[in-house]
Amino acid sequence: MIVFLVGCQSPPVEEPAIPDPIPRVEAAPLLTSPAEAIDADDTPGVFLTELRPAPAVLSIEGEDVAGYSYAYDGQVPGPTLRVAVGDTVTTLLQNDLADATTVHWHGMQVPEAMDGAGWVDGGIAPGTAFTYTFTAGAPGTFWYHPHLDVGAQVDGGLYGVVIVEDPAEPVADRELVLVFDAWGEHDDGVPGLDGESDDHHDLTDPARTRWTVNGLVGPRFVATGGERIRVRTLNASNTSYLALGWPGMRQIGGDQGLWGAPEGPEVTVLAPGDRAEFEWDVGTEGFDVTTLPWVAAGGEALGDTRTLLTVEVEEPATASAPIAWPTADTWVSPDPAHTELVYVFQGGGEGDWLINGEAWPDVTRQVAALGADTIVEVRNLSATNHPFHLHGQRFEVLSVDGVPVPARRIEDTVDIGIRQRVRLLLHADNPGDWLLHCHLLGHEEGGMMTVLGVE
Ligand SMILES: [Cu+2]
Repeated sequence: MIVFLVGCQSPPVEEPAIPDPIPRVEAAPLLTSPAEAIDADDTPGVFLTELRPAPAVLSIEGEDVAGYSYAYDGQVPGPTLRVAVGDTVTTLLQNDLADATTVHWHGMQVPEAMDGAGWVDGGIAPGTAFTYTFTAGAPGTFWYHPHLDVGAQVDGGLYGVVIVEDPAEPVADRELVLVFDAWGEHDDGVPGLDGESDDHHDLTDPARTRWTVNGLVGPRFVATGGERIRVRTLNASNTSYLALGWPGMRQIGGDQGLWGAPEGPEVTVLAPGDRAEFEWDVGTEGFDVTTLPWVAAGGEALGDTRTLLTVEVEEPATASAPIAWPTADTWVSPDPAHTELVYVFQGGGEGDWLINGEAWPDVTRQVAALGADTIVEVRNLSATNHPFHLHGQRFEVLSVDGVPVPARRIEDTVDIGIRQRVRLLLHADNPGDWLLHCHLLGHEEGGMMTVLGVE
């Protein structure tokens, strides 16, 4: 609006040009944990819920994501299932997609028929339903996602967290669940799916990757000074690594619940599919949580430090004392001189992604003895990292390149660096045929998957 002052004696002043339309200034959205699934059964020890995957339009910084996108129950991330150790968990999956789907309970020791691997039965047809039911096993932070057409369905927004609580664990002042996902960028600036940039270089060029935290870009999180928060994190992206820099954090757990001893790494690298748990001492001053320059494909780390979320600290309260996490299992199992199973990851370039020289589905089924200790050695002979994931089991990480890990770590997904040799102790106690694959979904779909029988 331009106002002329009539009859005024002062010399005319040039009005600043007013942009049209007037730009909208909005505060960064507030970050909260994803909404939780409703337990429809009051019976103690029984958790009953429904999940509906369906097409959805996702928006990143006000722009609709190009291509396909989906949501469970209209939210991305999908609802968090919060259950207790020993609960009977029943999920009615109603497939409102135009394609077959499954739910894979990543990291959970569910029966083979409930694993949602989809490679035997072809999954749940569009418009039909399937009931998943299993007993919640070990405590930890897990996740669920389809295991069919993963490059589209997982990348397009179908994922959520499962928390299995152990009532014996100490309780923090509060808990925060953070799901990170990466989105590519097309040359015209329109957001796309991770790995769907015009030149597909998200893995090596973090500058072309936009991270969301619980679906938001650069949200604000308001904390109270002095409080201690248990933070459960998931990297749900299909291609991009996070190098998490977070002042005041100490890592207390990984994929399969609490570690033997809390660690305070300056940077926690989360590969696609990985989870990490932290105890966060908020302190008294605000700061940014960042992802640091990092690269999976060797060479120098690329990109700038990117802000994931901004922490604002309100009036300090009394500082909470550090939490005494159980540390009874601090030992690392001894690494015996023998090896039962070897998996060699290689390939890429113009060819397939291979495990032991084979590409899915033309693979050799190896076998681990039910109830016995099996030593697994994973070697990476390719020119990029691979997050190794085994369905239906949990394993202890013994050593990386011959160096024992500093504290007991039970995992289901472990990143194998270039030329690295990682030794695992698998106590296979869940019978069945289980997929074993790289969790970079393009590699998985490019053949880097095999099957391990436990019998
Ligand atoms: Cu891979």
